[in-house]
Amino acid sequence: MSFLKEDKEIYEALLGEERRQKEGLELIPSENYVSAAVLEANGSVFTNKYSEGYPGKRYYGGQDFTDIVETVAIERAKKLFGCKYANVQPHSGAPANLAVYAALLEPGDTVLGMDLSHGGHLTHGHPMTLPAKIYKFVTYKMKDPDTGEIDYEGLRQMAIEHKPKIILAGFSAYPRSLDYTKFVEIAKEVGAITVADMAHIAGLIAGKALPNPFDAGFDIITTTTHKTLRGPRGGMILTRESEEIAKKIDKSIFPGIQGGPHMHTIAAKAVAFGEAMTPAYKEYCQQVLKNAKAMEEVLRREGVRMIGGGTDNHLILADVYGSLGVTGKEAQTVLDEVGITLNMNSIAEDTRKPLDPSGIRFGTPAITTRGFLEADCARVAELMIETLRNKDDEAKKAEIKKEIVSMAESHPIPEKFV
Ligand code: DSN
Repeated sequence: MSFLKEDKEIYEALLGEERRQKEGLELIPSENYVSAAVLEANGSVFTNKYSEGYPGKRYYGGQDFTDIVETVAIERAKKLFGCKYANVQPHSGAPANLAVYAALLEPGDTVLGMDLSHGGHLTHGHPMTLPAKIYKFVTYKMKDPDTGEIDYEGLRQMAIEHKPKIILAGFSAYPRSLDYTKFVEIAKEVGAITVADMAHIAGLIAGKALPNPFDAGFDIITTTTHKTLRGPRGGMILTRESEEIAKKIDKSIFPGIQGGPHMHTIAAKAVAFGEAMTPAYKEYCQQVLKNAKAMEEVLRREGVRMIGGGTDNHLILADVYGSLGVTGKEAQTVLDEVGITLNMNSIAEDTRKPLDPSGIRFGTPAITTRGFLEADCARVAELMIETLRNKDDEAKKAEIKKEIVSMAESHPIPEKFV
């Protein structure tokens, strides 16, 4: 029974999107599928409620059940990531980062973060963002884009020179592991607070497939909840142990930059965190990494250059322009035609512009949720390269699309993960 059916325009669009998600292969590394339970909580009556404040300290009445939901989300988040404090109210990753800056910095203070062109994120100081207009951002880079190793000595020199109040680790297009201990050592040397923006890999950290920055002594983790963590679209800020920092962050979220929390989303976050505590989720995370490695091997065999030389996580950044003479935008378009969704992406020292860069970025979180294993992922990588090598051959593309649709059909999107 659908009530939405009566709104024909939206209902048709919803059916179209459901079909698109079902029939195509989702390789955008920041996307995933949520369980039916997460979807149910996200679409629940909690959307009707205003709950400014925090559990036990609200400004409006009627909070018996919102308090339960937010408290459960907080407790599960703390347990998953091994920290003392969690704020589950950020509407997404960008407000989470803004709230941390606003909590800990005065206008004009300095943040040292990863350069966007080397894998960092817009919210780490891109000149067009609000934080960049308020605070001073200086950036570090990879030493060599072909190995992906961060220039830690350069980072240290910059920290000594610019005396940042925050040193930021984290990325949206970086395929290698970071040495969290080195960040903490450098931050201690200059008296900076360490913040890890783990939006892409939070799920893999929660599932113990990748190291946790808190184990190396990081002060704060910011993240979205809808990527590898497989929750609803939202954000979260975790503080390892400082009550002083956690209190500042709470005030910074509300009333600092947000009003009423989205309690339906917080309910869905709690459900996703519960799912992330299961052995099945741990296995999922391991498989995400194995699947990315299987794709890496195909690209290496086929002579496609990967930024960082490969991957330690869920994503690959490939220089398709340098390797195959196809621009990132062309690659995104032609792969869309055969039913593979990914995104064009700038690569380090790109000679092309961001709207038609040299690279593509893709990853395995969503297809792994569908049950793809290493051999399936290797085949997807082969089909991607075949498509790019035959981008103008309509018959070939039709044949590839057929195979993609059949792979999608034989791996239905699950409704339950545990
Ligand atoms: N848009 C997200 C991503 O794709 O990485 C980050 O904000």
